[in-house]
Amino acid sequence: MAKRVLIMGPPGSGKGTQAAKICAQRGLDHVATGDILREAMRTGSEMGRKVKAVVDSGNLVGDGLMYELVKVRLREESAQGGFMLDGFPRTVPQAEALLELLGKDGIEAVVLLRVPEEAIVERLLLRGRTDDTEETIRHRLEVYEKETEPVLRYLESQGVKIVVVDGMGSVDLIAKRIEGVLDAIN
Ligand code: B4P
Repeated sequence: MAKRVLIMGPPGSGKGTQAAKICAQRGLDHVATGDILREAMRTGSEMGRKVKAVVDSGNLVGDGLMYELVKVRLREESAQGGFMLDGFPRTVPQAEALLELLGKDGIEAVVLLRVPEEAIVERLLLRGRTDDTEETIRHRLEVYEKETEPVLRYLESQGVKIVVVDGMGSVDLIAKRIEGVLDAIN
């Protein structure tokens, strides 16, 4: 079973939902950059205040800061037995830095969740986080297309295997599809 895994997909594709479920079932560490940022925002630190303005606008936080946060997090003891990285990399420079950190063989699988745009907008409006207004959601989807889709092409060009998983259906059904993918990789 693959133990060093990335989960990717547009905002609202269910990355966080699936990563939490699969990690709990398989004893992997759930490393979610959105959660790391929300924790920083919650504490009200200077960094958290700066980050909040960026996240609420639907833009991406700077690559340098994101990379530092992920590097420190992946060095924690809890990540040594395997992890599912959720929300990183979102740009090509982040992907380059990650491959340098882990090595090309350091990523065993990339699961890409595919969900149609209208379903995404519907899900996120229901979720109702402060960054889930319709205008911000549409902007985040544009940012995804411009900044994150090229990451998939970059990873493929580096020989990293990407497996597309249908992200529509019940949470349990999607989790089973992902587990099937992870089980098939050794
Ligand atoms: P994230 O926290 O990663 O948020 P997301 O991409 O919007 O959500 P996700 O895809 O995890 O969806 P979820 O499971 O919640 O990022 C937030 C922000 O942080 C970014 O916009 C950016 O500003 C910043 N950021 C994060 N990482 C960064 C990076 N690397 N670089 C720069 N900036 C970064 O699911 C969504 C909703 O759908 C939920 O309400 C859920 O209940 C529902 N749902 C899930 N599965 C469903 C299903 N099967 N059917 C119906 N509904 C479902």
